[in-house]
Amino acid sequence: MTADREAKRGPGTRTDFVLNDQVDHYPTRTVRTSADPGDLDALVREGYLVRRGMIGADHAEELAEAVIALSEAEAGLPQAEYLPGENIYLRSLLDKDVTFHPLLRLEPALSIARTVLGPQVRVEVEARMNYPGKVGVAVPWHAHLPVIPHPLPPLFSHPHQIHCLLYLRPVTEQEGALCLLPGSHADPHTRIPLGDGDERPGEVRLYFEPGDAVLIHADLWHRSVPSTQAAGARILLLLGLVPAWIRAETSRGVDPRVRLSDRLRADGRQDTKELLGDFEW
Ligand SMILES: O=C(O)CCC(=O)C(=O)O
Ligand SMILES: [Fe+2]
Repeated sequence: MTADREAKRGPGTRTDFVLNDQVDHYPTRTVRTSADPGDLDALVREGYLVRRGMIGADHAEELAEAVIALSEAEAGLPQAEYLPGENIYLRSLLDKDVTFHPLLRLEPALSIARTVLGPQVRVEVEARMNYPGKVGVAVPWHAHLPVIPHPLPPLFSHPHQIHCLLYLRPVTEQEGALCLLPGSHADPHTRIPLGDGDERPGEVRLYFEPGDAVLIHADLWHRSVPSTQAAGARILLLLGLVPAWIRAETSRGVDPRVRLSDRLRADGRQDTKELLGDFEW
């Protein structure tokens, strides 16, 4: 991001949030973002917001090379999310290479997320790479948090998260567009069968230069168009901007070498993992 480019976008938005935190004397958290109220409304209503040039091309390439290095280190591991020659998905990047650490405060993604989710968010950094030169590599229609029950319980905690897709290498017709269904994050009736990657009415197609980003609501339906033989490596980071009270782990006071709850996890049941907070998107 260049400060100049963001400054020219307009006056931006400032929100003073008073937290209902008695212990901390009801502190005020001021969030300023370069995004205008109209942009923020569009994000909430349509479920996405494109931000070109969020980082510079050189920074994008530095991050792309760090993703490639990690992919080489992890591809052979038994737990790798890896389809040889097609793609690899890498998680917990903040714990794997300090090159990713500046993404903890990536602007304007962070301030936009704090404005629409509330000032307390945490950040997860993950990456996807689709390998070059392979025809037909794509992700079919999906949303990241398929957890909404019908009927909606009266005290349901809606899974609002903002996911920032930050593209590190170009996405052209060869790599295949990212397609989004505007408004689908707020439409419980969108039910697309698993594996369906067909074009749908109203889909928006996006192409990217290195450093471009799109913020999406985690429940927005999206897919990628299959690659052609001429595709370069498609490399993107996925930043999860998540309400901070949704904890990834509860390790306070626990010796990480002796996690007794691992004995519970050992039963291999999906609902045991969920009950222990290991639920992943
Ligand atoms: O490849 C892309 O552009 C999007 C990938 C995606 O949606 C995902 O990894 O969840
Ligand atoms: Fe996705």
